[in-house]
Amino acid sequence: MKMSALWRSDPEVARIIQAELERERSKIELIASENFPSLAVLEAAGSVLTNKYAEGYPGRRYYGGCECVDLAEELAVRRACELFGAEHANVQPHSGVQANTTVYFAMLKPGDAILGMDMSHGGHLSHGSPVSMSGSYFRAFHYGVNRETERIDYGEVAELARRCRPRLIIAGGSAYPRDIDFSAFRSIADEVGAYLMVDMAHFAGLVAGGVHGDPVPHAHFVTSTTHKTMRGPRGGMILCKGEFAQRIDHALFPGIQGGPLMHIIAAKAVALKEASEESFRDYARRIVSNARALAAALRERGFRLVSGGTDTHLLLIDLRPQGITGKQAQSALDEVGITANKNEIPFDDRPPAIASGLRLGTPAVTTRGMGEEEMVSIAGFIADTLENIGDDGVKKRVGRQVQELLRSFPLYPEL
Ligand code: DSN
Repeated sequence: MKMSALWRSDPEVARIIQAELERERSKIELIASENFPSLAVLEAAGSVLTNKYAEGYPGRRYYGGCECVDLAEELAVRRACELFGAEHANVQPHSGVQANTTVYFAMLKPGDAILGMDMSHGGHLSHGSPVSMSGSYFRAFHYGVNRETERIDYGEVAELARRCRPRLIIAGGSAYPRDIDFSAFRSIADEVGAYLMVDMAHFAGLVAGGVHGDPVPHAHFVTSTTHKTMRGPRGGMILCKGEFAQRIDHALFPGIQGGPLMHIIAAKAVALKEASEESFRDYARRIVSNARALAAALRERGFRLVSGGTDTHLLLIDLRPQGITGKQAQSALDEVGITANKNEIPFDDRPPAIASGLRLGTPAVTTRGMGEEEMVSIAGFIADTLENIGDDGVKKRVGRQVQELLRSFPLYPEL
């Protein structure tokens, strides 16, 4: 890797970065929330913009010398608004949780009721989990999926909303493989006098690429990360109606963050430009067709998928019929060069650290150029490994097959 200054001054860190590059190159990356941004994004993220303090907003900073970083932030905001058809964008959140926390700080008072998806049914920690600030400062209520369909039952959500009268309803999550009906959520919010926030962190790239329902026309607030399916730098973003712009901006800074990461904001601008190009629409289409192909091939090999399949970039395997846990599956797959994560499934009776499910996603393998044919091979590798979990011979064979497949899909050959 070309980092001569780092190799000279701190070979210990240089070696760690080199090892991570080799790890990424030599594994099939199926973590649904990870991706490989372009070299342009990496370059912006590693630029001198990291040097600049810029508390405040373009044209209203607390420091001098912000004329260049102002341009970067204005560009990112304009591109976010254009790409998603939003009235206002704030691109300063350091992460998705920071984006969500900003909305809470702007719109809620401690003790207010919020209604979000249960984490074990596919929601997110920051949607009212008792271990997060969102669940300890607010009275959090949770909806889940229907036990039979394993999909959101909008009638049940409406009933719960009538009972708990939330000030904010949260849609979206990190392990729900199906489309979400944002218009149904908005009707429920309107009926009970709540605001609607959609956390599209996982599927924002699919929205940008036109292959997923669009929350922006329906929600008062849309929060997101900029990595995951967006394939940008690690960070967050908030979109909202114009009437909330000032409250959101003020809640973020000075409310919950200090100096924005201007190098990351410039990298977000780069990613937002990439996401507006025709090739990204094609990328988004391929993420979904790959997820469907992976789901079909796994079903063919006898795996049960939560809700039967996927409409998005992710799928969730219920491993109970195989008699293994998510933890065992994750570690067996690690041994053959496939990276994924254990995940709770709806109505799981195992704790999250063990879990009965395995979450898989296709954003990263699609970035590497893989298609449906490769998804069938990957499903075969997963099935062979998990059906023979104690068999070292099978693991060695699958490990070789994984490396053979990866050779045809080089990652960051320029580095
Ligand atoms: N940690 C992210 C994920 O893997 O889905 C959510 O924050």
